[in-house]
Amino acid sequence: MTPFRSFLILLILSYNFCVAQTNQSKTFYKPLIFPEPASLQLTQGEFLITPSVTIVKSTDLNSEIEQLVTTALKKSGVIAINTVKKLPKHIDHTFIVLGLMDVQIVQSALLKSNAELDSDTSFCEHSKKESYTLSGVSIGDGELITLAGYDENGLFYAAQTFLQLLRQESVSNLIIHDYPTMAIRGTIEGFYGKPWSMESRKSHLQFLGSVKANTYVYSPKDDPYARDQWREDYPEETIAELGELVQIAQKNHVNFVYAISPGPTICFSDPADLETLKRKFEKLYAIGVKDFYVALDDIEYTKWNCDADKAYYGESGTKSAGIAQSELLNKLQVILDELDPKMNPLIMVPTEYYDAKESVYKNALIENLDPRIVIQWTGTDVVPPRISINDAKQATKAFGRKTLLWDNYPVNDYGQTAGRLLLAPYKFREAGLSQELSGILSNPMNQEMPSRVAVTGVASFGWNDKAYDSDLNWFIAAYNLANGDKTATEALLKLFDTQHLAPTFGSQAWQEQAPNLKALLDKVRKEMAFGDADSRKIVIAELKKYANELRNAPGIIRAVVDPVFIEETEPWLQAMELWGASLVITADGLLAAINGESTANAYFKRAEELANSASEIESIPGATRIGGKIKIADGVLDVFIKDAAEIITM
Ligand code: LOG
Repeated sequence: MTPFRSFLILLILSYNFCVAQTNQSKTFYKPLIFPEPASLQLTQGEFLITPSVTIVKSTDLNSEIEQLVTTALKKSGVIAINTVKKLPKHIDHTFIVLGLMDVQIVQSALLKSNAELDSDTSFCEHSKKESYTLSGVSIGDGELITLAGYDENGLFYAAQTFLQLLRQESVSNLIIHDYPTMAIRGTIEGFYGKPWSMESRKSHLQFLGSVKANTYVYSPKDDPYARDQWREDYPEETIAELGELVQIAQKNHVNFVYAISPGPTICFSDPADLETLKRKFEKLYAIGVKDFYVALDDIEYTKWNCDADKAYYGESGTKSAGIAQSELLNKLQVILDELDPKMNPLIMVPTEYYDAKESVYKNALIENLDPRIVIQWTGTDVVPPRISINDAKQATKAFGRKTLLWDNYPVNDYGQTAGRLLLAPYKFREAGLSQELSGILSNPMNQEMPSRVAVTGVASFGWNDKAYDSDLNWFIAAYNLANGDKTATEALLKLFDTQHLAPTFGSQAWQEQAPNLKALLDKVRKEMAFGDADSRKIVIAELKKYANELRNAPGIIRAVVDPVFIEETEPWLQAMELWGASLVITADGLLAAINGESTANAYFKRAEELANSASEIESIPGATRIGGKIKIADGVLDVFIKDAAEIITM
């Protein structure tokens, strides 16, 4: 090559290089935040976290929120964190302003970020409680991030959103204005069977805070001191443990609600029983409980528990039960008002909680009931397939106030749930319910960690029902359980799919079984019938890939997910492994059969053996109220494996 030609090539190359350089502007992405924020607006530039960060805060800032932020910053790779009280003139790295909205430094940071509230009218119309603004703007050579809470709860939620932003890459600058549409969001540990351990409750409270839920009701049916022997005092060590829970709830901005169920034995007209309830509440108030609840579900209400009630209220029956219950609740409300006028009003679940029809009992109950007392109901059934705005409107009418939904999902304490985990996404609750409900509490499973799949959805729906996306929330629940590990997220979603069936109290399920697996198995059946030699082999290869993933998912889950989750789901993981192996061999059998090989039958026989041992696996004795044989994608996977031998004849 002549020197001139090589010079020319160099020139052309460097020209192209320059063009490539100038065209290559950096790209930033819209983050996914759960619950979906009320308003998220992208702005110019990157939401940048520099290796060294300065926190700007006023002296009265809640130190736990600051700690939450600093721990997360360090975890995400920040090396140095300084703290100052004022924003400097020149911003040359990332500054994070943390505080309540009425603090001067926070207001001026919002002003600099163009993130003041006046611009967002929908926000202003809404109750400001628990709301927050979070913004990130490029200023000078640095970045100004503001976490502004209307109140401490709001600031905590700003921090939770910030934590989610930290784990995403190349996030765009943005302005988030956010608030919940329902005032009460969370769970009621209200199932029968083995109550959660104190350790599970602690981690649950932290989880609730992370999904912006604010309520946990302690109401395990099998705590004798709360129901069957409610008159007895708790042992001191239990009181101490409950006290610890209350502290953790506070740290996570969750109201710890204590529920008592005196219904099975109470004598409504006996002042001694009222005194006992008072003493019980006072004891819990002393350890920091500020929210109380009376559960009157699943009791005999057409017979009095004592003769004195007959003398006082007359003949037993649903009407006198309604009157006696409302009088008791009103008296307890007075007791609580005297104890601490700043507490939230009582919450109760009535004896007729399972529909929204007006009735003699409901009318008697609400006629004199203090209108502040919050009433729960479970929908148009104990386990309702759907809940519409109209259903909630009927409930408002029947109960004389906006109700607090007790959603019996993913609870697995009734016959139809034997051998199941309920791991479908939270679904079929109508967007817009927030207009008609004061909130939603989910009744979870005997297993705490797997319950988070549905509860993540309940919390998101409660926060922003209109923007709620059940599939994305299903994914994020898996992603969170997998600590952000993508392979484990996929493995978990495969497990969830095999536990997708959601039973009702009747024979009809309200969520179908294994929809993802079913779609693939249907595709195999269709291709076998209508395909050609090539397309059949292709679909069998696809089947084998999926089957291997099913078989390998438990191993991946065991390696990555929290040991408590593994302990709670172990029988399902074992059964899934065997069912997966059976499907792998079924795919091998189908391929052999397509090729006309006589080995096909041996494969099918082996697949059957594996399926048989898979279906023998039992749930952990005592871990669920209703034990039994583990079910994996039942009605879908077992049927396919059984039918496979007959798809092809030779
Ligand atoms: C109980 C609840 C139980 C659930 C599902 C309510 C208000 N009470 O039928 O403790 O976990 O159903 O079995 C109930 O739902 N009664």
